Amino acid sequence: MDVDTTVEAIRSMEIRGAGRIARAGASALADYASKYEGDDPKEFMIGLMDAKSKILDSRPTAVSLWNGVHATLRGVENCGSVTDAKELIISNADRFNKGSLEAVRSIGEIGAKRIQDGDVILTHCNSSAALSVIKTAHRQGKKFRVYATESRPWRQGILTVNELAKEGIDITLIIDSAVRSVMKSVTKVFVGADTITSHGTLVNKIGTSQLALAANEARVQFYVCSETYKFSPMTLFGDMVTIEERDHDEVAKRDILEPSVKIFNPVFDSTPSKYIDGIITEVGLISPGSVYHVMTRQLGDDIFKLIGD
Ligand code: RI2
Repeated sequence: MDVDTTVEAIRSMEIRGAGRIARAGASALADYASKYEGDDPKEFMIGLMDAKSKILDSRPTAVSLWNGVHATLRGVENCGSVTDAKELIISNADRFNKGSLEAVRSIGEIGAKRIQDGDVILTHCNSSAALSVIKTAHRQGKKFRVYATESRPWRQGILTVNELAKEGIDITLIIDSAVRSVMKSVTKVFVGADTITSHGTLVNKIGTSQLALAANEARVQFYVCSETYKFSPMTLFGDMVTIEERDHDEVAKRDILEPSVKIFNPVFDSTPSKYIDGIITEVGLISPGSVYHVMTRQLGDDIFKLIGD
C-alpha cells in the first residue's frame, strides 16, 4: 500500500490498533523506497521525509507509529547511494514488522502464565497484544471466561467478542458503563497500550482508566499487554502525550441534537502507574517503574539522536 493510501486508511481507522498502524507505517515507507525509480539522493530524501511526516501526522497518540517509522529509517542518513538507502529501508521495515508480530506472540506466552482455571477476565477495546494472552491461555486448555467492553464510539469490542468466540472462548459483551457492575466477579483485567510513558503511565483507549479504578477498588489485578515499541522516548525528555480528539459525528449525529449541544470526543485516556500490577512485554513481565530502564537499554545512545527529530 502506498504512503497516501496508508495515511488515509490509518486516519479513517480502516487500519487501527497501535501495533497495526506501526506496521502499516513501516510498510508504507518500504513501498516508497521500492517504487522510487530515480537515482538522485536529494530527491529521494525529500520524498522520504515528506512520507515520514505524512505518516506521523495520521494519528497523534500511539507512539508505536513514531517508533515504527524511526526503526524503519534508522541509518538511512549514512547510506552512500539511493540503492543502499532503498535496501536499508526495505530491510528495516521487514525486521520491524516481523519483530512486532513476534512480540505479540511472546506477550501471549508470557501473559498466559498469569491466567488460571476459573479466572474471569475483563478486556477493553480490541488489543491484539491482550487478545494474544487470552487466546494463548485458551489454546493451553485453561478454562476461564471473558467480559469485553463495547468501547464506544467505534465499538471495537464487537471485533474482540467475535475474535474470541471464533476461538471457542466463553465471551460476554458488556456496555462500557457496566464495567464496575461486573468487576465484582472479575479476577484479572488485561488491556493493551497505545503509549506508555517513561514513568509508567498508560495511555490507552478511552475508558481504560475507569477499568483501572474499578479494578483497584475491587482488588482485581490489572495487567497491560504492550510491545516495548509502545514505550515513548519523548516522554523521557518531558514531552506530554497528545490525546487524539476525533470527529463529533462519531459520538452522535448533529440532526438528533439541539444546535447548542457541544460534543467532546477524546479517544484515549491516561492511567497512572499506581493502578498497574504489571506490564507484559516481549522482554518479560515488568513493573511500570522499569519502563525507563527497558527503554534506555533498548535504544541506547540512539535515544538522544531520535529526540527532536
Ligand atoms: P494493539 C487501540 O487503539 C486500542 O486503544 C488498543 O488498546 C491499542 O490500540 C493497542 O492495540 P485504536 O487504534 O496494538 O483502536 O494491542 O484507537 O492491537
